[in-house]
Amino acid sequence: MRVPRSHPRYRSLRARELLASMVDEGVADRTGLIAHGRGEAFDYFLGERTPPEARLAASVAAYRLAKARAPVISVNGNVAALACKAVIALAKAVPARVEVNLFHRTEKRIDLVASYMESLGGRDILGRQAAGRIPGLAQPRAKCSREGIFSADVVLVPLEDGDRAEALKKMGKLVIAIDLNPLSRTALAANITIVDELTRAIPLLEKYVRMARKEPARHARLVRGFDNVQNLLSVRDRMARNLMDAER
Ligand code: PTJ
Repeated sequence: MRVPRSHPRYRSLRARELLASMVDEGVADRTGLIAHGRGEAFDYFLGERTPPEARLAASVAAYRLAKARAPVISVNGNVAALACKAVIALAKAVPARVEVNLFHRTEKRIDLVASYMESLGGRDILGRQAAGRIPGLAQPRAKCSREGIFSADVVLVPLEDGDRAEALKKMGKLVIAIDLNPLSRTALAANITIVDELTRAIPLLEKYVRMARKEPARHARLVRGFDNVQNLLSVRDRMARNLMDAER
């Protein structure tokens, strides 16, 4: 369907069309459409704008990514479908490795998603070789790359499932989540949760990584004062207020 640019829901409709076509290609899983719908609902509560809490969390996350020894960005079907180029740009800015790591894992889909990223400029995409295991997860979700997620100190997990986020944290990794649902287990398990829409959050992170390199002292101060639980409570309050103040 061709969506006219003038349509008030242009961005949202385009994202849906893109995701649906990526399901047809096999890059995104069909349950990714449901996950996306849940995200859209929470984005309504945010007014479809990046809230100050997400800016704060992204500033802290950017500093931790920039200072990391071995940072990795984990990419699933939805992330590749909606934000492939932005992820590649962020990985370059950090610099971080990119690993395809799927909830509905098949070797065929891993290869499809990795090839899709490579076709848009991704280099050295990890995930096809998965000799590492995340303790506490059942196969095949435990699989990961030895040189990627397994040995990372900081892992960015946009749209992650709760079990894996918790398991990565238990491994001692610093987990940064992007998730529109501030109540999700992933949001609660992560060390830093950016409650914002993926396609807004990734470019913002890239911008903040560059700023963190220029002004490390300012970002370090934010890191010291950051409390993820408090920040999540604040964004939940904001969503509730937006809901109550909406025009009747
Ligand atoms: O490609 P695969 O096989 O790895 O599967 C990917 C999905 C996303 C289907 C899988 O990981 C999954 O089922 O995820 P969940 O458990 O439904 O969690 C997705 C979370 O991401 C939910 O809390 C949504 O609110 C949130 N979300 C969805 N779309 C966006 C989002 N957050 C930010 N931006 C979005 N665009």
